[in-house]
Amino acid sequence: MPAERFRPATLGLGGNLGDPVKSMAAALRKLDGRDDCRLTAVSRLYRTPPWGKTDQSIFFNACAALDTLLEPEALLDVCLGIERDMKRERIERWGPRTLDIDLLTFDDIEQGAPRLELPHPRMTERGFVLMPLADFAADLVVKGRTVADWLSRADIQGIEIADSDREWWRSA
Ligand code: PH2
Ligand code: MG
Ligand code: MG
Repeated sequence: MPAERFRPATLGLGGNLGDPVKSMAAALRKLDGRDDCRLTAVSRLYRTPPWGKTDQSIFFNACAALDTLLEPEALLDVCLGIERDMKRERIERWGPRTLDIDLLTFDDIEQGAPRLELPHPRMTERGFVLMPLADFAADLVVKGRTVADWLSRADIQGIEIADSDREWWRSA
């Protein structure tokens, strides 16, 4: 058995149904409360126009970094469990949701596994992911470029800061 060690991962959170800010904040507090996860950074909170399927309500988005003892697939299961706890209903792809937690990066792992592709296959095109991620990981290299570099190429039109206090998740 290899020695247990914490490895860094980043997450993207979003939602546009019910009270997404409350759901995202509760999810982050839940992760932070686990013995096998330590939250190391949380972005500001953003209001973002819907991407992909545009005839739906505005989203709230944020990103977080954590160190974890979990394997990537186990961390994904933890995130999906939290989504379920927040009563996420999966209605349609890219459609409205109360809470979505996506695993963006996990250490330096690059994998094409169907259940969990790493880095997240669409993160480098999405302003609603790159903008919050750049709050704490601008220099992180993903698919050969830094997050800041990807962000400079992304469409960020309409994205607004909803809360510039990076502690927003502790009390929401
Ligand atoms: N998530 C999607 C589809 N579209 N648009 C925004 N603005 N924010 C999201 O989190 C989002 C989206 C699928 O996960
Ligand atoms: Mg998503
Ligand atoms: Mg998802």
